[in-house]
Amino acid sequence: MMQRTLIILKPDCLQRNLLGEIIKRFENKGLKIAGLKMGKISDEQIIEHYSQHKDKPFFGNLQKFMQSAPVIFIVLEGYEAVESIRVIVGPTLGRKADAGSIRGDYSMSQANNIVHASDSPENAEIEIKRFFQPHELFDYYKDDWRWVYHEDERPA
Ligand code: 3AN
Repeated sequence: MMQRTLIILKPDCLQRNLLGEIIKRFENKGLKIAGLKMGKISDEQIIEHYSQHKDKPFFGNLQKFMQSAPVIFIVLEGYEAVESIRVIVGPTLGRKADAGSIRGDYSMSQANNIVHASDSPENAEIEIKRFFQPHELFDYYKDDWRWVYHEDERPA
């Protein structure tokens, strides 16, 4: 099934000059960019986005970190993209993530772990709506999908 997912390139990604590197990995994999913009996360958005962590002791530091610089919001699209992108990103704790994953290759931290990626198709839908207006998302023909996918996987 074709899916869209929300990516946030976090402040450490921007400050460590890794934006191009990380976007390149998603492009190399064959994912389609349906939306992309730079912005600061508001207090309201951060509380909503990390609602499962809002009573944890690290929430204050997480908020401070996520608002310490602008971030890049990206919507990626692909066949079963949500799970596939979680594999590329790697587990939360960077220093234990497998080499080859984004966090495994670039992060030593639990908090400063370069990138956020939605963890389920349901959350992806909610998160995309949280950060993107409908007119900021683009439907277009991705030419290389003829080669990235077999014909029974891609849309007509
Ligand atoms: P993931 O980003 O891998 O889905 P979550 O949802 O468990 O991980 O955590 C959301 C974010 O909260 C993480 N990306 C990380 O920045 C931060 N975080 C999670 N656990 C901790 C922790 N124990 N200490 C500091 N920050 C944390």
